[in-house]
Amino acid sequence: MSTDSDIAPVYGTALTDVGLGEQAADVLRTNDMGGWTKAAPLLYPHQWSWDSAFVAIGWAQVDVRRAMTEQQRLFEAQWANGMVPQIVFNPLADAESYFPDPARWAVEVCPEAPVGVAETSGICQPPVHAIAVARIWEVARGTTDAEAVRTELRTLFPKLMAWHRYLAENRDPSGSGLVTTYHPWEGIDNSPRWDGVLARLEVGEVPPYVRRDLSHVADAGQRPSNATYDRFLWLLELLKRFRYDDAAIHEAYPFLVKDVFFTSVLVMANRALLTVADAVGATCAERAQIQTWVERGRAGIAATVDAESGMAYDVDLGTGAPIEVATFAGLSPLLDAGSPHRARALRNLDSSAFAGHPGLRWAMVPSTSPSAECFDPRNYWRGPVWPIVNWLFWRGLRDGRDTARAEALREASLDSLRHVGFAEYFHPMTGEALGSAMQSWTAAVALDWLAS
Ligand code: 2M8
Repeated sequence: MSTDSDIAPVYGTALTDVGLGEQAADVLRTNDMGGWTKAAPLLYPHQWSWDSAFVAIGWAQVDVRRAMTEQQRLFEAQWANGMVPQIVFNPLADAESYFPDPARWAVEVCPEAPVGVAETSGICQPPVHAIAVARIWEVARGTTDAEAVRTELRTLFPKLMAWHRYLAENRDPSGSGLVTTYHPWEGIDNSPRWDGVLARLEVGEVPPYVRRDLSHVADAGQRPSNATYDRFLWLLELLKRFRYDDAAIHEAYPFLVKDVFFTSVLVMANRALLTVADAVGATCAERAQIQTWVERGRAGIAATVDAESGMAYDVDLGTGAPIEVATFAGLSPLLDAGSPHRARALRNLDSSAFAGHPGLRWAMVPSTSPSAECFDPRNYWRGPVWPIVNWLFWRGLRDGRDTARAEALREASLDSLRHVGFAEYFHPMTGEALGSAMQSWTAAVALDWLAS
C-alpha cells in the first residue's frame, strides 16, 4: 500500500513565499472533496472537526465563499445536543482506509446523534470553528463577498452558540470553567499528558480490530503503540456503553480530564464569537452569555496555574490531582489575551524548556518540552512540532499585542514550512517531516501566515 510519504513533494531547497503559497493552495485543492476537505490524502480520508476549522482559515485566502462552505458542511453533522463531532465520515472512503469506522462508533445508541444525516464519531475536538469563522469574516469584509458571507454567518451563529453551550454545560457540569475531555482522540492523541490516566485503566475485552494508520506512515515509531491503541479502543467501548450520555459519563467513566488546552481554545473561540456576534447583530443577551463564558473559562484556567512553575496543568478528575507534565498545554494562558498569567507563561515560552531550547532548529513550540523525560522527538504529540499549534500561539501572542514575539514565531514557522513542506508534524531538532504529507491544516496555516 502506498504511504502518505510516497506522495510527499520533496523540497531539496527552501521554497520561496510564492512557491509556498501555490503549493499550499494545491494541497487544499487536492484534498478538496467538493464542499469539505480531507484532513490528509490517505491517512485521514474524512472530515475532522478542528482540522476543518483550520482548513477554512486556509480556504479564506483562496476562496472565501468556499471557506464558509467548509464550516457549513461540518455543522450539518452537529449533534442535537450541540456537539460538533470529531469526525464526519466520508461515505466514499474505502472501508479499509481508516479505523475506527462508523460501525465501531455505533453512535446510533445515542438519541442526540445525527442519524440519517451523517455518519460521525461520538466525541469532539477543540473548538477552533468560531476563530475560523471570525477570520473568514475579517477577510470577506469590505469585499464584494461580504454580504453573502454575512448571510451565511447568520445561519452559522446559532449553531456556534449551541456548540459552545454544549462545551460550557454538558462538558462542565460542575461549572468549574474547564472543559472535561473524555478521550485522547479529542485532540492531542498521544500526549504524555494522558499517560497516567491511561496507565490506570483496566482494559476489558476489545472486539478484534486492524490498525489502518500504520500502513500510511513510514514507520510505526511515529504513531501510538499497540498497547495505547487498545486503551483508546477500550475507552470507545465504554463510551458506547454509556450511550455517549454526558451526565452518565461524568458519573462513572474512567477517563475524565479537565483540559487546559481545550479550554483555552474555547476562551479564544468565545472571544472570536463576540466578533461574529457583532457581524450578525446578535442580541444583548447572546453577547452577555458569550462574555460570561469567556470569564468562566479564564477563571478556570487561572485556577490550574501552578504557583511555582507558572505552568497550567490539566486536572485528572479520577484522582483530583494536577497532571504535571511539561507540554505546550502548560503555556495555555498565552492563548487568552486577557489572562492574568501571561507574563509568567511568556517566560516559560522563552525558556530553554520550550522555544528557547538551544537544540531546536527553529525557535517555536514543540508538543512536549525537550527538557522533559518523556520527550520523544519523532513520536506522535510527544515531542514533534505541529504547525497548527504554533499558529494558535502566534494568534495568542498577536491578540496580546506582543507583536515582536508574534512576528518572530510567524517567521520561524514560515521558514520551517519552506523547508519541511506540509507535513503533519516534524522533528523539532532536525526538521525531519513526520506523519502524513500534504496535511490540509498545515497548508492552511501557511496560507494564513503568508497573508498576515
Ligand atoms: C490525529 O488524530 C486521529 C484521530 O482523531 C488519528 O490519529 O487517527 C490528531 O492529530 C488529531 O488532533 C487530528 O485532528 C487528526 C487529523 O489530523 O489526526
